[in-house]
Amino acid sequence: TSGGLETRSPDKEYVGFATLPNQVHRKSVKKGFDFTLLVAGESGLGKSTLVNSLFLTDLHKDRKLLNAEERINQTVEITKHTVDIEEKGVKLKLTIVDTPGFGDAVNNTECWKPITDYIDQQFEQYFRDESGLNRKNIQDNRVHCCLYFIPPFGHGLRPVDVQFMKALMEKVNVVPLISKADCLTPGEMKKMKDRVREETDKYGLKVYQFPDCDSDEDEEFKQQDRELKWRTHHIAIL
Ligand SMILES: Nc1nc2c(ncn2[C@@H]2O[C@H](COP(=O)(O)OP(=O)(O)O)[C@@H](O)[C@H]2O)c(=O)[nH]1
Ligand SMILES: [Mg+2]
Repeated sequence: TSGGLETRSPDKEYVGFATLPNQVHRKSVKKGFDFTLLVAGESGLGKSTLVNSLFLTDLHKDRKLLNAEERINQTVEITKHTVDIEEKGVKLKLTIVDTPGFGDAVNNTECWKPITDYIDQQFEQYFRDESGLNRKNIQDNRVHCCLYFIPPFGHGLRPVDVQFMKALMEKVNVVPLISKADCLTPGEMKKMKDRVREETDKYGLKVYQFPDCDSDEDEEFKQQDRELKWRTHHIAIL
């Protein structure tokens, strides 16, 4: 790699106690980062479509009409997709975990269980690896963030949404989002967002708070940031 960091004089910048933050920084940049994102929510809300579009698969498939059997390509098990990204010499191994949606079963009690179990297993694996002998090359498969899909047509959160997020929020950063946001007018969208925000407060749901961008960032950047939060792909982040 030939990132900017590597070109600095190593002896000066990375020797000595005071440079510990630099050393740690350099080491992680060299090794690269692992980031794992999990998508969850009811079936049919567009989770797999989002994952596919992130990986640019399916996008340019020729548009022949699919028969019913081909069209319903439901996710039946937890599936991992991984891609290695490199930007300016910094490596990122991005893993996206697609999960089967709930809602198909007659009984949705504890429908989050397979997902919380999966998250726990990754924690346990990491803990085992860290306590093991070969600690140098541990792959971090822990789930760092969960996108939770909320249906666009409804009056805010359903009991199952509240319970689902409650089960996840102590284990992982939860980012709730309104799916298929393209189906709503800006007015409807605002109403829905306000409602969901109100309810996340009311039920004490801890959801990930995006850091506010610095007040000294220029106006163009801030506008871009606002737009990104407002509508990314066809989903709307709260
Ligand atoms: N209007 C709209 N439809 C979508 C969007 N994303 C996915 N869909 C459609 O919703 C259906 C279910 O999508 P899928 O990705 O399988 O949902 P999953 O069960 O959550 O994985 C498919 O027919 C998609 O074409 C979106 O952003 N907007
Ligand atoms: Mg799916």
